[in-house]
Amino acid sequence: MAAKSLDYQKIREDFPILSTRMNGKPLVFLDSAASSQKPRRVIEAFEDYYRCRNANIHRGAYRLSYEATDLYDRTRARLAKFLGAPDPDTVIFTRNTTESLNIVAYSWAMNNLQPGDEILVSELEHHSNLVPWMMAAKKTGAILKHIPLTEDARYDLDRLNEVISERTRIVSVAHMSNAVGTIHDLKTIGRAARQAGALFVVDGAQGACHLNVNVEDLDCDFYAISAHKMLGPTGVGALYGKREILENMEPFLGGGDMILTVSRDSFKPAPLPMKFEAGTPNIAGVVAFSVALDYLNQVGLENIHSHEVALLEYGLEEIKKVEGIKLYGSQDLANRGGVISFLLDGVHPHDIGSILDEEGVAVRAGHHCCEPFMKKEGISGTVRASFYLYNGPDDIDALVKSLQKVRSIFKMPAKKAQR
Ligand code: C6P
Repeated sequence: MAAKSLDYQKIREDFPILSTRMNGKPLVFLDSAASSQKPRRVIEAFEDYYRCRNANIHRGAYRLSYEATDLYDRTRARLAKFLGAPDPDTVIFTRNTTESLNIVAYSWAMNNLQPGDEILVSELEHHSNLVPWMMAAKKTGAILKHIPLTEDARYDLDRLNEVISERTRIVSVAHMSNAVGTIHDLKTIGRAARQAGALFVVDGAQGACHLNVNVEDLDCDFYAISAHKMLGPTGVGALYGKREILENMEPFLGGGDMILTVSRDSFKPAPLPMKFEAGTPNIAGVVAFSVALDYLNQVGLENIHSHEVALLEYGLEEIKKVEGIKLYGSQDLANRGGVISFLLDGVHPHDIGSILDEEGVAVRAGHHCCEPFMKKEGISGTVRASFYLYNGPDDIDALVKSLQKVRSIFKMPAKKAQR
């Protein structure tokens, strides 16, 4: 089905924060890769929960608690459908992608890896998809290996066989890079992981917000997400895992709700998904996340993605007109999402970020929690503009205009005349 063009101006009206002003200027929000803005109905669902429905789940012997439990569990079923997971019990609510990946590192990797086993990642990964594996490697004697990258920040799949072997036990990669926007070929990597007999873990923090995800079709063992990047609240994430693997894993945190029985000296864990959901969760956040999922479904992920790619195309064209811009990331737009990562001559990314902020333009500046990649590129960081369904060409125009202001503040010469 052909993608429908988005009426981004109408969509923008659903997001109260986007009509506010920053430093006396209309807010131009270009940092959705860090966290998306929230539509009014998600904010209202959050408030409605506390106003009319608040009770702890799975505990109370009263109607309010049953209803809260029902809302919470219905979100799980909705999210499972959203991710293409046939069994809602295989979707575990967490705080965020970071916690989801840590569950796999602590509960699977630290209990199953042997000295000399290998974990395959890449230098492009977010710290959340690196540090937990470093910790697991340190604990078990396993070794971290890296998928080679191409010059334009893609996984070099032609060289995958140089780093994957029968010693590889885990392959953990991002669906989409937060630093430069590359959308990775998960099918090829997943196939290689399976052939090696390794677990295939996907950091979906930048995936499920922009792309249709079907975990069955991807045949991944784990897929990790954060609600706050998907129009939902902060403090809610999820981990999808294959049932058999989850069932054979040790629990992550111990406490209330994750047990079947407890005796004086021991306990039996609850069945999935409760085994991994110790303590009172972010019930209001989960309930509001359900509304965010409905919103995304209503607009359509394929429409969102094609809108972002069109913006990316326009953005790259326009930003190249600014003298001294150096762009990072793949030039192949078929494999790239709505992220533009760049530097401007010798200006420090934080200085650019501050000047843009004065113009009301919100971008992220720095290493974007991808220090190994920045080190590999020999830079301390970049400026990153990232798009979502509410952005439009007017936002790009504001960005480019502000970059010209940076040039003038730093007294950089105007574009050289063509001879
Ligand atoms: N990236 C960014 O500005 P949490 O913080 O757990 O919700 O998400 C962590 C994470 C993991 N993987 C990728 C690819 C990510 O992009 C992120 C979050 C934000 O790029 C904040 S650092």
